[in-house]
Amino acid sequence: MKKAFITGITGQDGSWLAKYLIQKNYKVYGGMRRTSTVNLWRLDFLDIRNKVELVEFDLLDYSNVFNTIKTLRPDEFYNLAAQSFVGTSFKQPISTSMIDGMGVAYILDALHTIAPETKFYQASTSEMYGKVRDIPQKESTPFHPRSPYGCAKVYAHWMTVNYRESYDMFATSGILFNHESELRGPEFVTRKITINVAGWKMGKKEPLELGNLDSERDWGYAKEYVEGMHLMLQADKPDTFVLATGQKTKIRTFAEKAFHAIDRGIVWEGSGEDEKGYDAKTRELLVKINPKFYRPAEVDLLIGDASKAKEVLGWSYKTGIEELTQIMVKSDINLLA
Ligand code: NAP
Ligand code: F7E
Repeated sequence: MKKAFITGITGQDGSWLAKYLIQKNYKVYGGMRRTSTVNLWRLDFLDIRNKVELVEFDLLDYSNVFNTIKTLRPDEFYNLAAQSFVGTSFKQPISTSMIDGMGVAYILDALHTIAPETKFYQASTSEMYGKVRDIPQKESTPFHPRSPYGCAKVYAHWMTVNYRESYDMFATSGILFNHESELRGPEFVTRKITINVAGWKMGKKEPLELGNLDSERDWGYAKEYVEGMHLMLQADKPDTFVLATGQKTKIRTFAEKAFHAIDRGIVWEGSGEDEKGYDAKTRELLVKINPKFYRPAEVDLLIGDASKAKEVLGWSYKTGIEELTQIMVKSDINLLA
């Protein structure tokens, strides 16, 4: 039985990956930080809380990282832990850099020292492309991060490549474009929208407050992206791979699709901070702008080219944006029912 260790098991991707690896008959260990409140709702949602072995793990503590690897000696190590919210990274740049950047150096150093045979996956991100130099973005596109989060992830990516090249370690970097699901954190824009839309369906009629409606993202389904992570560690050699859908959608379009899922159309009026979205039939105010959700620097357009992953790994996305929106709205309505 292969042993996999997943950091960030309490997060969106960690939970989906744990479920997938359990189905593949792995023994799954999950690293979680000590918190004062139990934080296992995603594992419960997927009904796998009792099928993973939880291990106390904090990326900021080198001795903890080292001893965890020494004790478990996993066949596969998936580093999914991060301060993953771009907005927060502007307010907490130092801790974000420590977790998302230095934390990866801790893992790579510990693996190199005591378990160089362990295969390592680093959760890299399309945010590294930031102010994009190519459209669409692929593995060879230069990086230009636009947030402390993106900067820390660039460092972690290059450290992963560096350990691969210097020590012949199986260290792979997956550059994943945005992927969402029923388990997405409620602060991310897709889930924030689907939770609000579910509220309208169930009679809680609160206008949705958003920031920049015009940035564009390449959104896929997280459940499929974790399969790509696993495939990367089964490849003949370690490498860097982009996972994306190759389709882009504006934030305002995602909001329209989500309201459409409950049979409401939006008409937009005004511009800039005064722009508002009204129900096309009832004229109720559905969406308004709150500048507090603007970012100091924005990533305007992300759209990925995953042809290398298709060719080498046989991976491609299946769930498009329409179906993904339906899945998320439906799930949030069920949670409120
Ligand atoms: P998420 O839901 O925010 O989960 C992040 C996980 O990291 C949580 O389990 C969190 O634990 C854990 N964590 C945070 N700080 C930690 C620390 N100091 N020590 C140990 N664990 C810590 O993120 P996600 O969406 O699943 O993303 C997974 C990874 O992929 C992240 O590295 C993210 O940056 C990257 N990524 C995500 C996307 C995307 O669209 N989802 C795209 C590209 C890359 P708590 O529950 O205790 O907070
Ligand atoms: O923002 C705009 C916001 O926070 C998407 C993380 O998983 O994907 C994620 O990062 C866009 C941005 O995700 C609101 O300005 C408008 O342009 O959902 P998000 P993100 O920043 O793309 C990447 C690939 C990661 O690696 C990250 O870990 O939506 N936006 N209004 C808003 N965003 C939020 N959160 N809230 C709003 O009200």
